[in-house]
Amino acid sequence: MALRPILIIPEPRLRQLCAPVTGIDAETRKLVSDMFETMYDAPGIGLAAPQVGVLRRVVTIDLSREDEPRQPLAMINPEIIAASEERSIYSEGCLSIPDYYEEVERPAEVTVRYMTLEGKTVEQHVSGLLSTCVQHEIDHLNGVLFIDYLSKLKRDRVNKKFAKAARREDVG
Ligand code: GNR
Ligand code: NI
Repeated sequence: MALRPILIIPEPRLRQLCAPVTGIDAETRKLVSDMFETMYDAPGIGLAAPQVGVLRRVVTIDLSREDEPRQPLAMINPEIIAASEERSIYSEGCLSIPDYYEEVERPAEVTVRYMTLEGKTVEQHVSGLLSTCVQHEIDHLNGVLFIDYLSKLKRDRVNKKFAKAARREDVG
């Protein structure tokens, strides 16, 4: 296991379309294992492979609280195959946009089809925070960030702030 650095906006790899995983090999298992370690360390409730610079359709999620047993969920090539008409609003954050939270409206319930690490295809109906998290993570695999759903004013403000911070890091 190893921690991998989490990429922060503006980082071009966060805007790329990720490629499907074609076979679950040792490299995929190592990626998933590193993603869980990185996600628990952050800490976050979800992580998508592009956030650690790997442009593959791999997601890790764990919604358990710190005082509960872990409930790790790894999704390979996840796809939303149905979404409810009903919407729900959650205040979202993203490890690639640190310390910024804003409300986002999404379908309240979705059905997600994915492959497990064991190579089994499963379909899972999800609601509540898990539904929001699954949608947030799948967006990452398509180069989409939650700030894309905000007003242009808010999005521009966030992008500017992180662009400026990145320029300062360049200089040192
Ligand atoms: O840790 C995270 N919390 C969170 C809260 C509300 C909606 C989505 C999320 S996902 C986020 C971790 C992350 O950036 N995953 O991509
Ligand atoms: Ni995120």
